[in-house]
Amino acid sequence: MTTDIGKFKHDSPMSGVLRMERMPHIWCPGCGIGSEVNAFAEAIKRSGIDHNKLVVVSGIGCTGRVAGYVDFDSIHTTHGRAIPVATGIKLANPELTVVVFSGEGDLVGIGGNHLIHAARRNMDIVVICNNNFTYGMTGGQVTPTTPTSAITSTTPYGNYEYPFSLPLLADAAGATYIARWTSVNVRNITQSMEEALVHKGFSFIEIISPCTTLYLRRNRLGDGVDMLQYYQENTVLKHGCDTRETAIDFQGKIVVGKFVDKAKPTYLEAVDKCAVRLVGDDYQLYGKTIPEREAEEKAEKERVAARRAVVLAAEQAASEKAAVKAVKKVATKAPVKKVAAKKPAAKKPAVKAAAKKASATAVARKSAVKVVAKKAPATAAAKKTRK
Ligand SMILES: Cc1ncc(C[n+]2csc(CCOP(=O)(O)OP(=O)(O)O)c2C)c(N)n1
Ligand code: SF4
Ligand SMILES: [Mg+2]
Repeated sequence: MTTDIGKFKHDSPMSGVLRMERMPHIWCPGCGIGSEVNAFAEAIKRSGIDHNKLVVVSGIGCTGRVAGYVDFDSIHTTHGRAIPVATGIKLANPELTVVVFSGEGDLVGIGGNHLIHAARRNMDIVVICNNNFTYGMTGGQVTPTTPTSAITSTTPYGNYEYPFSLPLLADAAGATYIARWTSVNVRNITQSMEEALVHKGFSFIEIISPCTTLYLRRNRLGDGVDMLQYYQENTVLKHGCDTRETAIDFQGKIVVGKFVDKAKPTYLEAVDKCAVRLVGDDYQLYGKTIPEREAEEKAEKERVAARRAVVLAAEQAASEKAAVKAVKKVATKAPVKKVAAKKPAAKKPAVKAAAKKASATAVARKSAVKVVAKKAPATAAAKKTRK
């Protein structure tokens, strides 16, 4: 095993997507944020998106630290303001893919107003919300998603408020892509992120995740592994589910899946339409007419698809190579297995011999008994004569 940490970081499969020089990260053992970031990095790699055209924005909180670990242009902005900053970036340069990665306190508590209005406008950004039911970074206070009756530092006798169901909130506000997973559903999270990255419009992905240090400990729910097991056993997959049926009770069932995926003009498309109506087809945004921007978008889409095909082909080749290696390993082990399989047959004579020996011993014992029996009266008679 290498002891060269620098080389280890450089050779990491996440190098180039995450800032490996900033590892180890700050998150607690068992916290769900790490696996979400891993899924995000995987989704970015698979998506084929140009890293130079990707921006990640986070607010403040444990989840807010994500922006500092990704190896793209990123902003760690003020608490609750990740969505307006992302909106500004998208409006300033519509060619960019803009992703907000933040906590539920940041996005739905202090930043709740921004969330609903960006969703209402169908702003073309991706919002990934780590929902751990608490303000992790500041000591585990109650948030707008904390289930009723859960204990937090500000609800020591149990939460008496009614929580938001985030898919329902995003749906009611106008989001056009909505999915929810728990941090154990890593493959689904990756897939949803890939889909959201290419979805046109406001995408919202909620990931239910354990805050081991504060929420789990206060509610005596065990550690991160206990929670992953809980998620495994208590998630109910319902793609296309009515978002009114996605409420979460304290330690109740969690409905997961892709709930909404629909097409609707984005904010910028609505602006374009209005502007064309006012000034005609000569209308330009940042010096480009609509057909010019559309042609560029199409060309970029093709480049993304080509890059994605290369990544997927490499993945396929790697998995085939691994399969061949596994078959070879089994093949080299096979003769040993055959010998092992023949062994019982080889053992048969030994068993027979043992049986023979055993019966011989039994015969010998029997005759010995007979001899003893025969001898016994003599002994008794001898005893008698001695007397
Ligand atoms: C304007 C403002 N108010 C309050 C805070 C304190 N603060 C920092 S992080 C945070 C909560 C973060 O919670 P959440 O978004 O759920 O992220 P988590 O830590 O749980 O990942 C708060 C209240 C702040 N930094 N700025
Ligand atoms: S305090 Fe909670 S949310 Fe923050 S890193 Fe630790 S486990 Fe994660
Ligand atoms: Mg939180």
